[in-house]
Amino acid sequence: MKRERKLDKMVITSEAQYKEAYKKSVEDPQAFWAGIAENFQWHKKWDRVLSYDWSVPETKWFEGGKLNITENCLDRHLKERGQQTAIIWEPNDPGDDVRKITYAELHEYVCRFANVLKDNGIGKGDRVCIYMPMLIELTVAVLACARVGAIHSVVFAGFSARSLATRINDSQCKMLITADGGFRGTKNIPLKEIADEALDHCPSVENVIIYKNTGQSIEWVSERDHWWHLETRNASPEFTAEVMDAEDPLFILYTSGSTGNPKGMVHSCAGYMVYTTYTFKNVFQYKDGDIYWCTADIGWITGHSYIIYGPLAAGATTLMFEGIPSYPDNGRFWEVCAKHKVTHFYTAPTAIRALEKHPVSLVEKHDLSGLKVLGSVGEPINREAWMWYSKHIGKDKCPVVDTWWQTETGGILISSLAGVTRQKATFATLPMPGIQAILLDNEGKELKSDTAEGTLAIKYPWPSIARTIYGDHDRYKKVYFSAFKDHYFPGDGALKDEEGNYRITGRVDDVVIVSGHNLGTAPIENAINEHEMVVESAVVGYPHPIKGNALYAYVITYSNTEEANQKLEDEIKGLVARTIGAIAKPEEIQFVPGLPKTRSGKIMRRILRKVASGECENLGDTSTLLNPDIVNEIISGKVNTN
Ligand code: 6R9
Repeated sequence: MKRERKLDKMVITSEAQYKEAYKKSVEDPQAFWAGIAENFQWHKKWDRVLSYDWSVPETKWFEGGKLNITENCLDRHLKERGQQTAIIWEPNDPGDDVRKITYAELHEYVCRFANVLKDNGIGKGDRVCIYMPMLIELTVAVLACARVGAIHSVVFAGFSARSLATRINDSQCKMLITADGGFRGTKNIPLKEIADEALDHCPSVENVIIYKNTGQSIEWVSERDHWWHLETRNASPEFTAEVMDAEDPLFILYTSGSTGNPKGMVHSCAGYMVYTTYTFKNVFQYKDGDIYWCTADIGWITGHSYIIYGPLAAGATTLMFEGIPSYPDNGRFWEVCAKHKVTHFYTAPTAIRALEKHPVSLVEKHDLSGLKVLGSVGEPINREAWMWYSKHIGKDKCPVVDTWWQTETGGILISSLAGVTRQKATFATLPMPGIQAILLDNEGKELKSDTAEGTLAIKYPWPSIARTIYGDHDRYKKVYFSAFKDHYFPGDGALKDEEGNYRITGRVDDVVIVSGHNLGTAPIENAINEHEMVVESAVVGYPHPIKGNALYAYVITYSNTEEANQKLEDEIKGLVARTIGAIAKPEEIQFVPGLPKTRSGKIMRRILRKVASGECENLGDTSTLLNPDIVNEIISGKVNTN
């Protein structure tokens, strides 16, 4: 007899089912989401599926419902899959031991650490900052916070003391969980030292728990500092999960805006759980026995939703990787896929573009025959990268899901469902059930024609929308709900083809005013990227004595001879003039070997703007960059604009 797996009832397995689900989700959203939410474990069922008023703005899902997300990620699996591997951990150094932890062991570890938190005075509603390398303990710390009802705020372990302190102070964290150090490629990041520097400016932190990872020597602040291993050693392996209200905050995650301090996006328990699990199961079509690997860092929303919460709630085996794609060589991702027989691989276009530049022999020497599904996230994926990914990694047999979403949306909003709905290179394709996406013109009028290009907006709530910006609801309202009345405004532009597929064209908030004309830099970059010799580009504005501002383009090419580049410069200008208009022609073009990127693959335009303006001295905090060295290379090759 086939065992019933409740969660599988929510899986869409044909295009017709997708259409049916989508239709139902629009016609009767409350019934639709109630049907999905019933597949989870609740202490008490909700009284009301949804109430919202986006003029406030306020959104509440499953109000009155009581639950703990960790019971859904751990306890509920114990009976059927207690001995199944929950997390495979691949170390930075391929020669070191792999760690595997089953659902039963993870449950126990989380309970132990939940007791440690409690013994150190952490309870419901307290904020706890987690600044750790990609270790199983990072996931344990996250889940233990959720188990005691504390609100976790994970800060990427590559961020500087200043970035860490800003985030700790913004949400007044009571505790910091960190490690002595972290390995990344050939580097050893002194996390405790950085944390100590940050904590000099963070009076709210009472206790620090330190996981011994590298074994390096560290400074010790008695009273405040505690070793993870000593604290957990005698802790009880049982912990009754705190019963949370559906709308209680689960975590805060900081995301940078185009201006001002980072925004602490607040996600709540129930809606986030329901939506991340639903999208994980449907987008990736994960089946029992599969091995799923998302290469993101947990310091990024993708790690929260699609390494930890979605996969674990779905009872999947999720892989965590401590290292980087280029260590010990540029074939590391493929080596890890082969080593662990990965079936689902989810990464960012920036990683694909970096790896596609290396000899394909680095791919071919690894057995990738286990792969079934490939995913992309973080930025628009250009055609070349999509094709290379599909051909060389997917061997033209794996569906590629291009998943569009944001920290603020909590889960994937637009994507194909692997092997179920149609895919189209460079298109994220169709909205998930429950996502009422539309395109608007500059006046906020809906573009109703079959094909259109405009600003993306969402006109109805979905369960995992961030509920506020921590401590600044006005800013939340201003950034996301003021551009267009009663619509959520993600800040991305998109176009739609005759089949309703969306292609995300880039951020709409990067606008430069050249001779009085408002020019979005994204369409200009898209035009430049059309050139077959161009790998990637970034366009920014800089002050110009006559035009007010002029455009400066940084371009990565496949060639790199001066002669070829001279010709290319003219061709690029011509291409932009033809596609957008002469006004959008870059004043200056600099050919560069790379672009400064954040960990999640976003170009750091702030730095490029400064360099273009000739302000190369004070570039601010570059510690959040994936590739800080590129900045000096760019500065040394700068075109003189003064
Ligand atoms: C998940 C994540 C959000 C911004 C978003 C958009 C860009 C993400 C994308 C994509 C095109 C995709 N973005 N996925 N653009 N296609 N598949 O990346 O969250 O770090 O908050 O960034 O990333 O511009 O608005 P976050």
